Amino acid sequence: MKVVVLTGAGISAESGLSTFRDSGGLWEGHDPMRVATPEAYADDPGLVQRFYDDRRAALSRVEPHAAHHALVRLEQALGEDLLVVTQNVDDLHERAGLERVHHIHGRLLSAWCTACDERHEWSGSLADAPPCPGCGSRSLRPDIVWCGEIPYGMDLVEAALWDCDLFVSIGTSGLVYPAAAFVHWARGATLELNLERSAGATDFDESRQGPPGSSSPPGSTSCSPDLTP
Ligand code: BV8
Repeated sequence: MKVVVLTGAGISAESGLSTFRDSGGLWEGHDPMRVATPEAYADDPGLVQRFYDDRRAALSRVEPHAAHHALVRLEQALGEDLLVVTQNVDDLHERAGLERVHHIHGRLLSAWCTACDERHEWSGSLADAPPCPGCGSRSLRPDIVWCGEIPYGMDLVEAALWDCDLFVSIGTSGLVYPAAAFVHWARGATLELNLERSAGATDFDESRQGPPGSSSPPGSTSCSPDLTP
């Protein structure tokens, strides 16, 4: 059984990381057009770098929770027949032990040198323009896909969706493309697990509401991501 899982900020929310579009969420304090676009970075690189520095630093204060660990159990059962695609830029899936996770919107713990195009693992600050470990230039930016930029590895994702028996979307509002269109690209059955019905809920064969991290049996009001066949 081939499964593709898409995760969004809702799966990290129960670990304590803010979501984007809920009251008190990440964007509450910021206009997305001021911190998550190439134009914003060109206009005020310091503001954008500090926004991502703060989020990078927050990672050390949170831990994966039950939903992240449930996906690791699913991977142990399915092996290469499972692909987890995440919109999240945190490392909670990896810290839970997931072997194969694809970040279509980039990663907080990676820095991209716009001078030499190299990417480097990075856990510190970028706001003080540190030199690139590769070429020495002070051109490191967050390795994040901003609005208007091309998500990473879409060929891989499309091929997996066209070949899957089940597509499961967990913890996303379904408002950002192309991830919001994955439900239409999936060959197999489609299931949404989210705290509330997403913008695309009616596009799924089934939509279950509740916090992804709960352990209630499937079908109840709080959904369980434990999809081990
Ligand atoms: C592209 C940076 C071409 C990373 C982000 C007009 C119409 C349609 C589309 C467009 C349009 N104008 C422009 C576009 C395209 C655009 C887009 O979709 N814009 C939207 C905003 C209108 N997309 C792009 O530009 C993308 N690029 O299209 O290139 C292309 C396409 C295909 C192939 C080749 C080329 C690039 C998109 C990347 C955007 N980057 N941010 C970062 O800073 O993290 S957007 C941001 O939204 C994040 O990346 C995040 O991952 C993403 C999705 O958000 P969610 O994860 O869903 O989070 P959200 O808060 O919205 O929802 C959380 C859910 O959790 C909620 O539903 C809630 O119910 C639930 N929840 C809340 N609290 C809890 C909870 N669950 C459990 N427990 C809780 N406590």
